[in-house]
Amino acid sequence: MKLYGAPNPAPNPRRVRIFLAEKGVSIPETFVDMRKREHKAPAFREKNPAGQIPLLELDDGRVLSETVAICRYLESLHPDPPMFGRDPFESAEIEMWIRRVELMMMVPVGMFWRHAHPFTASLLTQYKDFGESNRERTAEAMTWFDRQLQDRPFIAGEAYTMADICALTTVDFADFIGLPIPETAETLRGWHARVTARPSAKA
Ligand SMILES: N[C@@H](CCC(=O)N[C@@H](CS)C(=O)NCC(=O)O)C(=O)O
Repeated sequence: MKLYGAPNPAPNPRRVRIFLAEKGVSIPETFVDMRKREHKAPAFREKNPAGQIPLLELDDGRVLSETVAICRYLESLHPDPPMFGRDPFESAEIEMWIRRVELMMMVPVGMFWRHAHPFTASLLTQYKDFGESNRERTAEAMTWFDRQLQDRPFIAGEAYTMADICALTTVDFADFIGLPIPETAETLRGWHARVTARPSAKA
């Protein structure tokens, strides 16, 4: 198997690396040069028509993209320690939290990145006001997650899961582009310190 990814702070390839580090599994990774737009080149689009990374290529040539789908496949090959729950209810609960992280937090972070950040200015027509409006949406989402974490150590409950990996990479990328965790979100800050202290966070 082979992964196509990119170095940090690209959040999605990092999710797969953290996931693998938690499992103690290593898969060779080729970095796609996003500045040279290699992920949009025809050869790469043949593997993933969406022109995005990460991508997992199996030895028989089959490919999977979409970070969570890749990790779900790897989870079935390497079930321990479980990152998607231990029973059907936990698995669905973790899915619920992953969707909340992606839709409530990653969407405004991504929109700020595309529409307000100078690094992406040459890639599309930016709607700056819309982009900037996502600064507040992101802070609101982080504040919402801060409240949810009041009664549990990790995003989906008592155990560290894929939902934490998705949230950590989102929060770190948000910080990189100028959207830090609000000062008032102390519980989210505590969670962030806890998950950052895990060796896998360096992946
Ligand atoms: N929904 C995809 C998102 C992947 C994604 O947005 N990857 C970024 C790099 S972190 C990318 O390829 N961006 C280029 C683009 O979207 O055109 C996933 O979960 O894997």
